[in-house]
Amino acid sequence: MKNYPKVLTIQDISCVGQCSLTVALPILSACGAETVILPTAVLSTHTAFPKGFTFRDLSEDIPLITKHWKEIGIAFDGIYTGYLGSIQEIEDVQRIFDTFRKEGAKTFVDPAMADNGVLYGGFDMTYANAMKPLCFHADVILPNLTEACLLTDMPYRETYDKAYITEILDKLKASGAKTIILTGIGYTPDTTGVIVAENGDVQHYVHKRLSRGSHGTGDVYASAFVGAYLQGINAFDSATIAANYTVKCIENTQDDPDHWYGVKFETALPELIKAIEPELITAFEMDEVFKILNGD
Ligand code: PXL
Repeated sequence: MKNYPKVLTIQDISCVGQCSLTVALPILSACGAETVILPTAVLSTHTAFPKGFTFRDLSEDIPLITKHWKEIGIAFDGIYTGYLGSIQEIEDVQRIFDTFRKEGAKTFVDPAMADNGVLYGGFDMTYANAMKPLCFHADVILPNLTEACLLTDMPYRETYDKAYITEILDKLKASGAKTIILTGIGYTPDTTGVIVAENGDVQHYVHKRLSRGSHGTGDVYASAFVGAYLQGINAFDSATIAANYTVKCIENTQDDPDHWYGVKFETALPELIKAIEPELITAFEMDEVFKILNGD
């Protein structure tokens, strides 16, 4: 890998469920980043498990942990936040952005609070509104459509046209959003994709929609995006790499009905690494290249 960025990721530990930190840490490591974690809460499972998950809020620990970090003079090339457990933590994250970024560092916010038109269990509109200033100050935000609607006070629609998406993007930009990575956008029933809006440009990477919806794919997507972007890959190419990786993760999971709670993201890590570092080609592929060069 070209770069060895030091990245801080701030999100919960869901002990079971392949989301948040148990996804971000291995994916960022695979992308060649030194990864520092700041857990916001510890849950026995993520909140989509049917009953009785435990939730230990770590909001009180965050100021103590960051006080120590300040004393030892730690700083990051990237800070990436996902699921935060409380409004207090949203406010703390803004302070962490200001305190621990190296010069030129990038901040990434995945608002991680809602999907398919509904807020995750335990969150309400006060929480959604508290997420707005954090998103509008970050360098890159990665909302899905539901989260983008909450950030712009737009009604959520399951079917929509370009004019509706343009209105959401315009409202995000008017509120101060910089680079916007809007996930899960497709204008036909069998496609989905990601919209990258930055510096007045809007690009749409369209790919096939797999019939199975999967938990944790937002976290897989955001982690792969951040990993690629911190290797110096531009926003649109990073968004494309992350989308292809996420599709592969879903494909590798969809024939296993018992694996409903997440995706088998580990199985596609070699493809992700190769997409980030295309010169890393295998001996077999090298052989194929020599055959072409030799005219065989
Ligand atoms: O970003 C997904 C996620 C992360 N963490 C927790 C969750 C979810 C989605 O439901 O419940 C605890």
